[in-house]
Amino acid sequence: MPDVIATYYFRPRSDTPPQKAAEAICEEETTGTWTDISTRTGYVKRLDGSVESLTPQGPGYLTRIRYPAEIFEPGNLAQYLSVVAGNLFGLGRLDAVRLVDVEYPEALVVPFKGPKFGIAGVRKLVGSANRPHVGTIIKPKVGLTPEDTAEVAYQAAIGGVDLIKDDETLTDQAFCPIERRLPLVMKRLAEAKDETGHEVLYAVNITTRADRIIDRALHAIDLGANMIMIDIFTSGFGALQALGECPGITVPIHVHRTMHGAFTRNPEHGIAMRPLAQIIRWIGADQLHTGTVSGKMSHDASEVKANIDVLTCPCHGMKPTFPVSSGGLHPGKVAHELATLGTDIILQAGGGIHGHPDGTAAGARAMRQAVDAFLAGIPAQEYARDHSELRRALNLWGST
Ligand code: CAP
Ligand code: MG
Repeated sequence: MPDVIATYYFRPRSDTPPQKAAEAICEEETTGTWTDISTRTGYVKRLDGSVESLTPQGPGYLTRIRYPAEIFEPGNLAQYLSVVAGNLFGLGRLDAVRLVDVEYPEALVVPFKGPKFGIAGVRKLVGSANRPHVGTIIKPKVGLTPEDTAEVAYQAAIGGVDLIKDDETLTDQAFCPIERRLPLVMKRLAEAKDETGHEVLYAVNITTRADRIIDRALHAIDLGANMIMIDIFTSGFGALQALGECPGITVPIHVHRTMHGAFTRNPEHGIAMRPLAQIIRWIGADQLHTGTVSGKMSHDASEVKANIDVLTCPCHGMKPTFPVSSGGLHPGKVAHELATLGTDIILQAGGGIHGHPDGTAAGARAMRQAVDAFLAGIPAQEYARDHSELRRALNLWGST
């Protein structure tokens, strides 16, 4: 079985030669520790890793480290992370270290089931062929009643969105319990479908503790959910894997990455989103936030593309995960996002739809019109001449 190759960027402490620093990462995550030990003999030696390459990069270095496949327990994701993203972040001989990519052999990937629906499955539910999907987030994040939430959802559906999701902080609070919110939203979406003929997915946020999340998800499906959402980093990889592998979860899973910035944002220290997106696909994400190239969150276009690539590249027969570009988007940013990231993507806007001067339905129409303009190869400003919702949005927010 081929071994695992992990790529790190690092900056060594001033008194540590880069080769020694790279070796420190390798030893810490395989068989070594800070001093020689007499028991590191025989079979143990076979589990030593090695520094495969070391190249200068900016103020630091890029290194590829080989970890013997035998030190990984096939199918145990938490254990994989304890190796490739474990103690190394605390090593004193490094001033900074960031995991940027991991290559796993097939035998360590195939134990994971991947998305149940993936891009094609979600498109089939919505009835789209290859156009970008438009999504919205119920805003304000918290505070609406179930009735008000359902009204906002109805307006967005009438306006033409494909996806409506709860915000990452809304779960089952007393002011808007799932028990009431979900059936009301699904009822209003059915009304909208009677009028538009268009199926809209509602990602209800079922985030909770791992030992209760299956029950909450199954109950949501009993209440009529056609999609569920989980905050992956706050509820844990195991929670998503349990949902992904549960036969009773018969709807797509939208994955929000709130908290990711704590470890993905610093270009010198932490974990890039790419190796995280990779494993989130394995454990069942049908949709995952991957970042924008023009929105409100800090972003690096090459990293956003790398996130999308690891969700959609061939992966031992695993379905691709639908990338979600979200955060500060509005109709004036659609063309730039699609031109940079492609059209096999979900463009999601909260403020960019509900903040439209003529309300939610007009905001949703403006997003769809911006997508239609892009697909027709017509500049948004020109298309806006005959499409008032888009014109009003561009007048308010401009275009990138
Ligand atoms: C966007 C959003 C999403 C972010 C998450 C928000 O709302 O609902 O959570 O997109 O960031 O709460 O900010 P707006 P990312 O459209 O109103 O900005 O996608 O980078 O994980
Ligand atoms: Mg949000």
